[in-house]
Amino acid sequence: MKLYWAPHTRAFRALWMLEEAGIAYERELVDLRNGGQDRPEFRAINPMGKVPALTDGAARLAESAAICAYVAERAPEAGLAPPLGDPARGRYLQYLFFSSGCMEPAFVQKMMGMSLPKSSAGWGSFDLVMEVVDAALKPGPYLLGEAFSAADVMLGSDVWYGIGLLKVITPTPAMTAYVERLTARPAFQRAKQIEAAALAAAG
Ligand SMILES: N[C@@H](CCC(=O)N[C@@H](CS)C(=O)NCC(=O)O)C(=O)O
Repeated sequence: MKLYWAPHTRAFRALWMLEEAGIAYERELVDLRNGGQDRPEFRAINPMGKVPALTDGAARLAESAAICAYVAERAPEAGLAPPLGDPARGRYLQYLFFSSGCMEPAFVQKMMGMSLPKSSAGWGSFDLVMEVVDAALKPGPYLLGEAFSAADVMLGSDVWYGIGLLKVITPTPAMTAYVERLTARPAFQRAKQIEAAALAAAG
């Protein structure tokens, strides 16, 4: 399995997920500053020319939520997704898709100051998304209760970025506690170290 990635991008989610899975994988940096994403070899893997992307034998895929779901399936022993037939799978899939489908568009709307009708924006509104996320996190410790899953990698990354890097979220106590739990996870820390080493090597 090979991860195509770049530091300080959405590829962090895939990196973190692979570390959570404890699965053997290689990494290849895509040099976004020098057009690495436009190389034909990379476009053949992700026609969008964006990281992350993953290859696994004949399989090739992009989109961080898809990669997280794929990795969870490839490492069932890590327990990062409820098995087929488990009712928890409903909530798992909902929040796995919620990141790209609702959180990210809501961030863009908020940051751009765009006004859109709540009924036609698929995510409703920024405030609605924040209310739903806060309510989903309140029971804790993770989205599925005691079981950490790929949905936490996806949604958790957004909450973490949204509070810290983007400063678009005013955190509720549940969000703050959730981010503290996530960032303390050994796999998250390993992914941060891999990222820091790549940045240091790049100068
Ligand atoms: N929907 C994609 C978004 C991926 C994405 O936007 N990646 C950015 C970095 S955060 C990228 O590769 N940008 C390079 C470019 O567009 O040239 C996902 O969730 O994986």
